[in-house]
Amino acid sequence: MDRIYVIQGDITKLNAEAIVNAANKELLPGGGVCGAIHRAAGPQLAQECSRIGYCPAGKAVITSGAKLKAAYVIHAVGPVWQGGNQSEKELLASTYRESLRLAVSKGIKTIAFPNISTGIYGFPKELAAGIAINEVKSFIDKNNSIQQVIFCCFDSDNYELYRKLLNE
Ligand code: AR6
Repeated sequence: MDRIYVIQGDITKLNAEAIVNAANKELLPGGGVCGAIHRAAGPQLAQECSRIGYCPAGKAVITSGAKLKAAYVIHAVGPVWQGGNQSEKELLASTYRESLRLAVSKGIKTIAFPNISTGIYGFPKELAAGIAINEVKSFIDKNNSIQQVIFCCFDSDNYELYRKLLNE
């Protein structure tokens, strides 16, 4: 059975055990997918985030899902694109790996990712998609506990890119 899926839609509506948030280092509600997740989860999510307080780029932290269907939110901080020479690629890869590591440590079997860093943070979409798919594939190849990874694309550019790359 295929363990990686791509869908187009709103990540806040998904039934996965964990959804990943494209967070900022301060773990504040913000805009984009982060704003949408906080709105759907309710104020408890921001309270849990403020207790944690900070997360550097390339890392991730975990909270409950508050009012979401998902039991957990993994807040992953992607890099801001600055032209490509500030370790952005390595940091984005690390963001995906660290999220999956956290998921494994909590016994999470199904996890959904948005297209981290490809909105407000400006990471080129095609490059980001290749990195995301590569990291997820190599992680789950070595780790059987994760049963399903969903790439939840919001915009059609990303959806088409993921469909193309996953079918290759
Ligand atoms: N479901 C799934 N994906 C979504 C949704 C949604 N409801 N809404 C937007 N996207 P962005 P970043 C997609 O800007 O680039 C925030 O303010 C969107 O189409 O949300 O990592 C944070 O607090 C894009 O492909 O995140 C940070 O400050 C993807 O989500 C900063 O933005 C990521 O876009 C993070 O920037």
